Amino acid sequence: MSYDAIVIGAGFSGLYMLHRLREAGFTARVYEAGDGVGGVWYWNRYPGARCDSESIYYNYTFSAELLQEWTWSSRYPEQPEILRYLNFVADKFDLRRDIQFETRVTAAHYQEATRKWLITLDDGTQVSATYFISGVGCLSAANLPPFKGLEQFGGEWYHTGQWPRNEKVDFKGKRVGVIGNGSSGVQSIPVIAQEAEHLTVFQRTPQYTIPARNHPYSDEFIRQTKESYPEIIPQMRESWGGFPIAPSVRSALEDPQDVRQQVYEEAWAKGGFFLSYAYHDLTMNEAANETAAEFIRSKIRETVHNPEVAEKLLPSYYFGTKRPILDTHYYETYNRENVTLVDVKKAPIVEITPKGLRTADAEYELDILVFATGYDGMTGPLLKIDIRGKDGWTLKEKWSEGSNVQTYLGLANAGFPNFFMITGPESPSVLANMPLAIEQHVDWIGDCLTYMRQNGLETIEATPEAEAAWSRHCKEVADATLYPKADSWYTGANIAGKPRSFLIYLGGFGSYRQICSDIAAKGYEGFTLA
Ligand code: N01
Repeated sequence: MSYDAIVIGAGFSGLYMLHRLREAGFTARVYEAGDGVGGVWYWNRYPGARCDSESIYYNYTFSAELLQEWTWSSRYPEQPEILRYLNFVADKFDLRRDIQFETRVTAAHYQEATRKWLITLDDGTQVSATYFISGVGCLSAANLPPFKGLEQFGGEWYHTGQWPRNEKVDFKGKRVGVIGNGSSGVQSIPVIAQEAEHLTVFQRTPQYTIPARNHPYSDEFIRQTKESYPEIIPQMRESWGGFPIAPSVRSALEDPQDVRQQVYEEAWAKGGFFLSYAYHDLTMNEAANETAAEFIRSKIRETVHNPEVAEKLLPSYYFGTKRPILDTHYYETYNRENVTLVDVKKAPIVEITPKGLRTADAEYELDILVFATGYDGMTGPLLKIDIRGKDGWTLKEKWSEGSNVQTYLGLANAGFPNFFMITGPESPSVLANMPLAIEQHVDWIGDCLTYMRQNGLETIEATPEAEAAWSRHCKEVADATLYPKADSWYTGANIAGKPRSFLIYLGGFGSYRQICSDIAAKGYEGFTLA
């Protein structure tokens, strides 16, 4: 079979890409590993999984009708509701007929003779397409650290990103261990603690987390929001992060201590990301950052009754340089009698044993072990596929050359004609409101393919010069901030052996949109079209 375009993944990216391609009259096929749509919202079914972007902004904006038809129940809905939304979208736009489920793409090779991509599926079938588009997402390659002895563990174990779909994991009466306290750990720990007989949290790096302050939406709030979308959406598109919130223009160091304290208290009371937006220089200036960091530490000391436990929970990296986390009663969970916090930086995990887990100074008996250990972010999902461009050059080879990963706009790669990445490395992606970042890439790709068809063009490829310049720009912008200093999945530091580079464009979503539009308006500057 041959298509105009093949898309991998039926999450937010793949669904909208399919819709856009079909609307423009291209033939398209989507391959999806799961047996349903949803992407990350299909796989992440761990207890407590919920959105941490406000739901009224965390949706597609391309269809005014869809915005009116769908109603979110609360500020931060749980995973089943978001999955229902994506199923609603798939039904509304009749998308399923062009999606092949339970199918993984294992390889994609560019054929120079035919100028087509030859795609291999996990059952050995091969299909071809003029355009190869990745909607694999930024966080779909689970990281299971290679702990010694996992195969001998006598209990059950799960990774948060690969949670069982058809059975409920029953924690009742069980001794449960959770390794990891990023967003997934912080969301699941309070929920598991309520059910388990005992929960032991194995923490390597304490994190800053801020109360989400979730609440149901009133009918009146929903009515007003739906009415205001025509004004809200342009604000979102032009903003730094894809939300209609203007960051403060003030420096944290401009305000006297009592005023700053008041600003932080108000942001803390509102919950969500307001604290990150409280001052413009929190991720730029060490002293400014420390004021917010110390404010959160004071909240941890206030919340956690046992001073020794509170001390273990105090983070020291620059606030905001790892993905900010929102929680529902996370620190309060450590006041429960059935919860123990273990510092595995001090006494590292040595091995998983038949009965549980052994650290350098103790052994813990466990019935269930939960790995909330994150992902090989940004590049991981693409590198799991054998992608080869011109001259058989693999994406893996390309991205391990030089000192950092290079892409053009996070959308394209020199050496890989007609291959597009939706929210690829070096685009704003995860530092913007994801559905909006996805829509912008999908629209840009859709417009580009239409332009090519109208102009009788067959191939588009980023030039090495444009790509090098974009990567340099990304690095310069990142190096002017505190972000690259943190060991996180943003930098690749969480995966042993992964080259370290800052994988997300930090220049802001609004400016990035403008850059992409200008490039298209100039006849796709920085690309070779033939
Ligand atoms: O993963 P993480 P995550 N030994 O990488 C620890 C998005 N998300 O799945 O910090 C011991 O943040 C690791 O420790 P350390 C969101 O963008 C969104 O939680 O490396 N510990 C850390 O504590 C998020 O940022 C939502 O020292 C080990 C944890 O595991 C991204 O997904 C919900 C270890 C991993 O934290 C990833 O979040 C969930 C080892 N060998 C996720 N290896 C929403 O709310 C790792 N750790 C929408």
